[in-house]
Amino acid sequence: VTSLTVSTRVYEGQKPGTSGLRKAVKVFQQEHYTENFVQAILHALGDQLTGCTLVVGGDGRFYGREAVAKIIRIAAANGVGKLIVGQNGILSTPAVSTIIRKYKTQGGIVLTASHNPGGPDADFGIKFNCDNGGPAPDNVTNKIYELTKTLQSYKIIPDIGVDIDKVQSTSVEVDGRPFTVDIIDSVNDYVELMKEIFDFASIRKLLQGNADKPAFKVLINSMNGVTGPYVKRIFSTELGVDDTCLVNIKPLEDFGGLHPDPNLTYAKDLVNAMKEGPYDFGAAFDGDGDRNMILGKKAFFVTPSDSLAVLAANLKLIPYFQKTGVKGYARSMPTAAAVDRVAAKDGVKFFEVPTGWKYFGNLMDVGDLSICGEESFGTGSDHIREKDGIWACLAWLNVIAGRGKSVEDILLDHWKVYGRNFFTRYDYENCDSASADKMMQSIEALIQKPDFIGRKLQREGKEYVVKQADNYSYTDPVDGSKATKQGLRILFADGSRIIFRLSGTGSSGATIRMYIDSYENDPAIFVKDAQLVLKPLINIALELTELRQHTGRDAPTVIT
Ligand code: VG1
Ligand code: CO
Repeated sequence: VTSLTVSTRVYEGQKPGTSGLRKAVKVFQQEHYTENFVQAILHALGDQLTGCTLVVGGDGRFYGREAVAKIIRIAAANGVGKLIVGQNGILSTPAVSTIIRKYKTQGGIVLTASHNPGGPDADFGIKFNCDNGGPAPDNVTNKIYELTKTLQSYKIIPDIGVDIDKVQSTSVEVDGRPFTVDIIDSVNDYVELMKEIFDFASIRKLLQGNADKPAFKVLINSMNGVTGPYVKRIFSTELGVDDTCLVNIKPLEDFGGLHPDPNLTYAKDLVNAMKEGPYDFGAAFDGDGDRNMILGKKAFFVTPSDSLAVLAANLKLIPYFQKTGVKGYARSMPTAAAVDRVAAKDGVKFFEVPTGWKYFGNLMDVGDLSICGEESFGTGSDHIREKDGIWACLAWLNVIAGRGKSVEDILLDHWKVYGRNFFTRYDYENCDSASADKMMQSIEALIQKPDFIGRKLQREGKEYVVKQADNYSYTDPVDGSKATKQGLRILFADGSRIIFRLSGTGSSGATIRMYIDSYENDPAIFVKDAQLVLKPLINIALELTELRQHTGRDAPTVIT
């Protein structure tokens, strides 16, 4: 067969955000819209394109199957040698990263809008991952975006159709060159990797119990997202967990109407079941499987920042890290500084990077980073180059099996040693973009005044002294690339922080995120509610920035 060149028109705004191009499904359904972006991704591969192998798969959301079919046709026409596609078009984001690395492909295309709702009236997304398995860095996404601005045509072979529901390999000759599509089992490679990393035998023992020790009861919720088949294989087949403890494990195109984001607001089901039920441990994952929420008995909440710190402090219990050693820890800038303390105490390298997993990749590639995380329910390690929800859950279970303690006791022990970083994030979703921009500008102007440093801010008997304030910028220590304007920071003398940023993953309007991080080392305070402890600082932040006046909002839409 031979390829066809279709002339197209430029679509504005095909600029990848924090994590790929995310828009309403209706936007992707416009004539040539998806084709344009896929063509730009392939163009951006440059010399690597001809004969290359790419991985393709997504979270199973609406429009995913159409997108896979289009990618097959466009890839064939552009000289790609092989596509490795997940069966039914399904691959979790961590699985894509696993497969890119295992088969040393030139990259992969991930079809997901992560935790954004799915369905004909909701969101879709396309993300490119590079040959290290990680999200494309800024220089690559900028190149893709530049290409979309002048694209005149794309190449396609309209009549190539592959049955993606069947595990099989299909080859055709295109313009005299072989083109192969391998439809692979979506979970095999990922499950194999997890079994290499963790001590499955001891986790199994923990979950099964014996004559002297009752079974440790888990409740896992896939929120109708992509992790269902992975959870089923790992927890049911490999670890012997009863199917009644695995909830929402069938991937649905609209996630059953859920907002598949594992936090206390959107994973209410899990929280309630944990509160009322006999479970010792609960976990939920987002649509594409890279986020996780961990709960202990009675829904004891582990903030993601603490989750990272606790795993870091207990890393040696996990076989993978016994082998590879502990190279370094990192967190994104807005993430609470709990892991910093573990790094300081253990004398381990530590890095702070901007929001978005792509910034961890280089550090891992040069062997400086073992585990890292974000406050947004992302935790992961250098086993792949994406955050990894199921990995985080297994890491916790491996640590619990090793420590023989409950989730809550592990946290209490941790705080006793390191103190506690109280953290909260307020999201104001769907704000008017112009007002949000104006607010950010006015906060920036305020904090850049010379007399802002040293200012004492008081509220409810607490006083905070401003030590530093800026718009965060980051220089990658590996390749020297610079990311600027990554969030407004107010840093206080006692280590507490107020941070403001605008989301880069929304599909309409602006989402303002306010992050509050405050350190306490008085054990009497450790068990208190974060909202209560942080109230003075929250109020300082709201008043200082006149957020209510700027947004017309009295309260955030989500608190995590
Ligand atoms: C959000 C989170 C960020 C995360 C990103 C992608 O970005 O804050 O920490 O890396 O989502 O996560 P933003 O720009 O909206 O704040 V996922 O699970 O969508 O791949
Ligand atoms: Co995600």
